[in-house]
Amino acid sequence: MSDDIRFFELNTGAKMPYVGLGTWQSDPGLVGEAVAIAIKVGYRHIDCAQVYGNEKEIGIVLKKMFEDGIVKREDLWITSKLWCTDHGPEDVPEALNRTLRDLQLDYIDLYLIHWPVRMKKGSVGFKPENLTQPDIPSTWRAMEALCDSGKARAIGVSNFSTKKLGDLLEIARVPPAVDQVECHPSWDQRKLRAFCKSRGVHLSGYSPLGSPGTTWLKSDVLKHPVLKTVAEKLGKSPAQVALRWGLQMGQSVLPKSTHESRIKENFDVFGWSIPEDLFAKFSDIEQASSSFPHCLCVCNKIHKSSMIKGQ
Ligand code: NAP
Ligand code: SBI
Repeated sequence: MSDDIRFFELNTGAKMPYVGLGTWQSDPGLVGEAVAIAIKVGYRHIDCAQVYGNEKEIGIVLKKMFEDGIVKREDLWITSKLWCTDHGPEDVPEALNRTLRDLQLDYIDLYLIHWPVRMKKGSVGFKPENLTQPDIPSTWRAMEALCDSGKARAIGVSNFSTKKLGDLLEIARVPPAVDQVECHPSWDQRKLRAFCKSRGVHLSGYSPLGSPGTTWLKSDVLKHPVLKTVAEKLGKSPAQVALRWGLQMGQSVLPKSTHESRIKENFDVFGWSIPEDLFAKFSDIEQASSSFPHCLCVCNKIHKSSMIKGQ
């Protein structure tokens, strides 16, 4: 990877910036400022979702940044996601319209099916009784229609295993451009990564720092001895090393922070690299299949176990 290239070319021909600001658990009241700081620092990619409950606040800030001439719409990459309660083909365009209204945008750069999991329309929370049978082909046809209309410039998926992505590729008229999945040195997604590469789907890594603020995930990625040692040797922080590892693996990374110093730190991942001998140490890190049971979230649990088994 050249240090000068900061974009991935997707199978649509569009160029997606490597580093995107995550916005899950960025509280209303803080998320707007975080987005404004990030854009001023140089981020050109914001990762949003309707279920995060903060798209309205992000929309207000984006509008102001465009009006003030700080950034142009065409220079920003905005991703959002279809929530599990909106998988019904008739609900898909409505869900995107709500997101576009809240974000105050005419189009979204990338719209993802958030999970290969369907929940009853109007239900709230990850409760087992909310789950219902997904029908990904019919949801995908509605996603393709959004692409045809130009409201979504690219479409993709999130949390799709190799099997589920393969099944989708079999029936897709518009192939997914991206699979956004959890990816960090303790869950490097090697099987899915190889599959994505072979089929021209870009792997985008969420929770690239291991989501240290999410107590129920109980992840210690940033404290791993390999990250600590490499960080010390390179004079970087463990977070920067985790992010740079992701870039060198060929994925985009979506770190979340609402603190200015960390937003800056997380973008300072260009112009240096992890040398080959140190990079090789990452392949020895124990992978999530053995460390997973910490997770308490019902859907995440169902999903993660199927991701690990590759279903
Ligand atoms: P993450 O980015 O791995 O970690 C965020 C946590 O790390 C926050 O608690 C943040 O705290 C802290 N942090 C940020 N920078 C740091 C640094 N330099 N040093 C130490 N700690 C730092 O986790 P994430 O939010 O789970 O994932 C990132 C984004 O991916 C999300 O925000 C969301 O946009 C996306 N995502 C998508 C899915 C999906 O299903 N598609 C699932 C999960 C996440 P402060 O904010 O206090 O700085
Ligand atoms: C939420 F809005 C609530 C819970 C939750 O847990 C799983 C991870 C997730 C998600 O589905 N996408 C995220 O970014 N975080 C999430 C979101």
